[in-house]
Amino acid sequence: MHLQWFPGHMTRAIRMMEEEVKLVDGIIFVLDSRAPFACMNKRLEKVFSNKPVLYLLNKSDLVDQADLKKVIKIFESQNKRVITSVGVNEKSLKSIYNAIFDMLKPVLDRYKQKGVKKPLRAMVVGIPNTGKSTVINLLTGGKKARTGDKAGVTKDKQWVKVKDLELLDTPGTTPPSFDSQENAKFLAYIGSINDDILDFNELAIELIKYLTVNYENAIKTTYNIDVLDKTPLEILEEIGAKRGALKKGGEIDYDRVSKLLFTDLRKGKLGKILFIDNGND
Ligand SMILES: Nc1nc2c(ncn2[C@@H]2O[C@H](COP(=O)(O)OP(=O)(O)O)[C@@H](O)[C@H]2O)c(=O)[nH]1
Ligand SMILES: [Mg+2]
Repeated sequence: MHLQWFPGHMTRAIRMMEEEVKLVDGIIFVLDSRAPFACMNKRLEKVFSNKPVLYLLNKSDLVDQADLKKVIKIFESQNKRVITSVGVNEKSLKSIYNAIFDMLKPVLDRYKQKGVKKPLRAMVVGIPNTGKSTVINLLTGGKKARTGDKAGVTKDKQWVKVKDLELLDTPGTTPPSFDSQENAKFLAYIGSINDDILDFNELAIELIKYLTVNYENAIKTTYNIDVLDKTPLEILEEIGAKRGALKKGGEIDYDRVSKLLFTDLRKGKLGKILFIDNGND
């Protein structure tokens, strides 16, 4: 299985972003904290390179604190502006709002200095399912006070007011990083790639490998299985036997046990797992 984006689709998505970026003073890039680097894209970083970007490590409730710290360090070492958030928790509202205004303060000062009277504008972007709509709702309080159409390039764009800020109403969907197959797999694990195209048997083996290397106890404590000196396939088979994922004759139902493993992962039953490729730091 090789996960890929068709180059044409990628180019079209990037072009669209290039146009949208022109409309705003800053970008709020929503990432899934469980696989933050896989949510990014080197080509996009170039598109955003002359606008300030705030990276939101969203769904931070699904990742362990120590792991989050590790991720934040990597972002900071690359001079990226980053905060953690839980889009579904109102407590995150203030810190997101403050971080946006910190980011845009220099732009605001520049406008004031030049006597420019236009509102600060920002847009929320990210790959599907990272929580973009949730974050927009949090910021707008779900009220969606539209600002009305403006003349010129923004004619077909709807903006919503967030205090002194105007936010593009529709979030921008960015293409994920398939720079590495490792990152592509991570997105499959957390459910950000259409499940229909995935080979779960193969992914299950890869996931077990990742877990035994990085989260030694996850399988052991979840399924009460000793993983020492066992191959990923043997571990998968043992999980199948334990959980009764068997065919009529008693042999392992690989499809069932593989899917079960991913259901457990996505429900958090295996604990809080961070997926990062060590090549990222
Ligand atoms: N656990 C958790 N779930 C979240 C968080 N933010 C969003 N979600 C959930 O993630 C799913 C996708 O969110 P949505 O805003 O629709 O993502 P979008 O596709 O980027 O617009 C929804 O079920 C949200 O309730 C978060 O911080 N933590
Ligand atoms: Mg959405």
